[in-house]
Amino acid sequence: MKAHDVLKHPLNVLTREQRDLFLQNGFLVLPDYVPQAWLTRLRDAMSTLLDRSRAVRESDAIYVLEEGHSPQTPRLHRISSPQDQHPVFWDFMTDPVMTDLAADVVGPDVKFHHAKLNVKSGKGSQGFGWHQDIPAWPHTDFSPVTIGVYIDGCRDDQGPLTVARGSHEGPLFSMYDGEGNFVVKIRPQDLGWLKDDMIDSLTGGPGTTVLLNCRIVHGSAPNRAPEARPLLLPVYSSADSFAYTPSPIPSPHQGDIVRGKAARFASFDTRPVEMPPDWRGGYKPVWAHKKPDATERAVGY
Ligand SMILES: O=C(O)CCC(=O)C(=O)O
Repeated sequence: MKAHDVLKHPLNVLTREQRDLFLQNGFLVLPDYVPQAWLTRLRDAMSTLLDRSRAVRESDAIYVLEEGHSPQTPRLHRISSPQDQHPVFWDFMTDPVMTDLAADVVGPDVKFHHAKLNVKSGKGSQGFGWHQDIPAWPHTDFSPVTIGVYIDGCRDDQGPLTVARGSHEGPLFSMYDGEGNFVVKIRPQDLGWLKDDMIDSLTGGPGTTVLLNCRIVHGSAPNRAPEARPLLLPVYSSADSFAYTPSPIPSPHQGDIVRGKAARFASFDTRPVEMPPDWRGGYKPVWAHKKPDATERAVGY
């Protein structure tokens, strides 16, 4: 569903001003949005998965390990598809606290695409270079939204999400490097337009929730603090928006309608979108690519 049709539907959670801000800027921050009771359940579930990761020696389809990971001190970049590893995550992602919020920006019929939990363990965990998300999971239109939840909050020194305000209205940039690797990073020569006064760093207390348009240019700095910065990142779309490719982070829940009803017709946006590699051959997470050199325009590193 395109934005002008979304606007015809009544709001559930957001004010009109908040929805307008999201459409204008390509992101929205809701301080302390997720209720404490949910945060407690999410923390318990996360702690169970962190415990399970103690037995993992090498990154796999679920756990992406950080340098220094050990059975004594689990250090994770990411838990892929946490909703398939612990029921609390799926309960949360399908609860109105999330689906009503998604409906406010994608329309009343909401489809789940994928999710990940970026743990960013701390003491120097890598960040993310400037990138756009939609080329990794292109859809027939640009309705997909990532709803990020900072489970424990996020300070400036913990590698917050950093966005280029309004960049969702601009072009999509290539996510391939000069050698044809899909590195999910904009090449330095494509970033000349990015000025400091366009950049917002998204911090907040526990439960602070961040909506990101699927085209917005964003990244994040390393987490230099001693504490981890868990960020839960489910992605939803309008029910009438269809993925062109399999998801890089697969789940049996991909395509589930989590609010409202399934669509009989697809919505199309004619703006072009670069296609990712064939993920059936395996997905190489961003950390598997070489670190950038000092000449790159960095948020992420
Ligand atoms: O976890 C982060 O700091 C950034 C995540 C991100 O940009 C992404 O997953 O697209």
